[in-house]
Amino acid sequence: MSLISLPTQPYAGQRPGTSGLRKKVTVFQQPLYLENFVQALFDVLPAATGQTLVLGGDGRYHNRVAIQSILRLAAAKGYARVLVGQGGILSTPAVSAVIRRHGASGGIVLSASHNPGGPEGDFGIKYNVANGGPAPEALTEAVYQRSLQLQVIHSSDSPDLPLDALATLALDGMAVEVIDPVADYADLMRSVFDFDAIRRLLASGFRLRLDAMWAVGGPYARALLEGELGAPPGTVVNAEPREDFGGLHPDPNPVNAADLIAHLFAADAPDMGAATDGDADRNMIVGRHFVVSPSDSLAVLAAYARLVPAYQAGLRGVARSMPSSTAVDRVAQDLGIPCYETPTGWKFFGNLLDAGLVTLCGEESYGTGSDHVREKDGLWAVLFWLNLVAVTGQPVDMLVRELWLRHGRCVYSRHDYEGIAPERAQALMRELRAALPYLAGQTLAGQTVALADDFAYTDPVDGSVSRQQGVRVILQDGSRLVFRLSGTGTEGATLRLYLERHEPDPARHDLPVQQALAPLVMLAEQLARVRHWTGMAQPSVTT
Ligand code: VG1
Ligand code: CO
Repeated sequence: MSLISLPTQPYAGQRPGTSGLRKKVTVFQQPLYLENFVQALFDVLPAATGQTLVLGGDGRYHNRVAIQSILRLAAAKGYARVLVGQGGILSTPAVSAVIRRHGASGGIVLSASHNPGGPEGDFGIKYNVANGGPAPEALTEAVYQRSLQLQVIHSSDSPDLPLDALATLALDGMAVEVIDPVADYADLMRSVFDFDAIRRLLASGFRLRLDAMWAVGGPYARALLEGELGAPPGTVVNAEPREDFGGLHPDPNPVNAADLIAHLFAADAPDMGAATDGDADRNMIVGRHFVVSPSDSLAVLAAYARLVPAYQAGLRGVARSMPSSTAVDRVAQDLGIPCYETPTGWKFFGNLLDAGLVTLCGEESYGTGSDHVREKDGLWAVLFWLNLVAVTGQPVDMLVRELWLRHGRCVYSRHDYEGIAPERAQALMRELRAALPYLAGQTLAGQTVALADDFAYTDPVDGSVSRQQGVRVILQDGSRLVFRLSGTGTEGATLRLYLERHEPDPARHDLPVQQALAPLVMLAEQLARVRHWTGMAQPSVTT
């Protein structure tokens, strides 16, 4: 084994964002950049003697190089065993499942999730702890602090290992088990859902189109849907993980999965469509000629959860990220269960799930999940919907429409302004924050402002406080505007403006969403001078 002395500190000064460290591939290709992050992580973790680490990624460009390098550092750290997905492949939810099932002390996920891949694209790294979930803020902050002082990298000097075939290998006395990336995850799915009911649905001629967006969800979806549940071959499209995701943006929303939307709006559309993202933790659900908004999806899953074997006893509670719509709050109230509101990012759900306070959770950004793992889970959501359609006999759109009839529709949209100069984005937020104390009680757009604050969250389990998690302005009729800056982008800053309005009148449920939200967009402009600070007349992405 050799010790490398670090000439510079390439990673120093880069705080991980919403979901780990994400940068351009070219940044990760700088000598020792990745190693610097991993060494800082290993330095703050306790001794690894006797412990197991899980390692895998979404297969994007640089995945293989990074895995070999991390294996060498893990050997030097003294791990007893590393479980690595065959070919370096593991989806984010699969990493979570494998950590939990094998009692690993943690796992490293190599992915920039929904960000584009390839040599010009993005790469990312994230550490998950023993519960299978993303590292809490205290740990990521400690890693960052450590990276500022790092002098030495401890690495084995062993050559690369062959990871394309299942095998148990050795690296300086550390066992490296190359595992089937799908097997543990598939077992878990069998224990959650009524596979017989889904099999009958698919055998009855129900047609599904799942677009894996050339990303890591493909092998999982193929094995389960086409392999085990009897969906016809071709149900899963764009199914082979490619290093550059076919040059596309593996983000399952109507803009980036436009091809799926076109299929579901065609005359001969299948009954249901779905898409997953780069690391298969996100999902978009589409009915025939009907797009399901992620916040509505979470609410429907919560409302019907008892129909799924794993949730038969009912839900303990639900949680949603603050910017997500309040649809699930209404269902929770109906069910008589608590609903928690957390900051954006999956790491905030971990404690709630571990403590048994919630069973389901979700975000407006196409993420839904449950206590089966500690990550959001794209294919799980697709199976959940299939299970519900199978046992209720209702098509996708009807399940959503019934939700609207019962609780009203939470008309919802997110406007992203991408690639803003960071100082201007900061200035927008600063100006908005400065105005907050004066907003409450004022009349805006003919309504009184019920609440205007910068969201802060106190974790009910460990008492930790997270501040400045997004500015929210809530009007007296419950309409909401939320402003926050993205923590996952790699180019400039992205402003996210989240808009929500509750529509109780069924006659107005089918009005175009953007039209229904136009008054709120005008209000946002008035409050935050969005055009001025972003220099854009329109958002770059509207979902
Ligand atoms: C975005 C989403 C957030 C999600 C995060 C990671 O973060 O808004 O809800 O948890 O991505 O998702 P931000 O800070 O850019 O708004 V994934 O699938 O990219 O790991
Ligand atoms: Co993702």
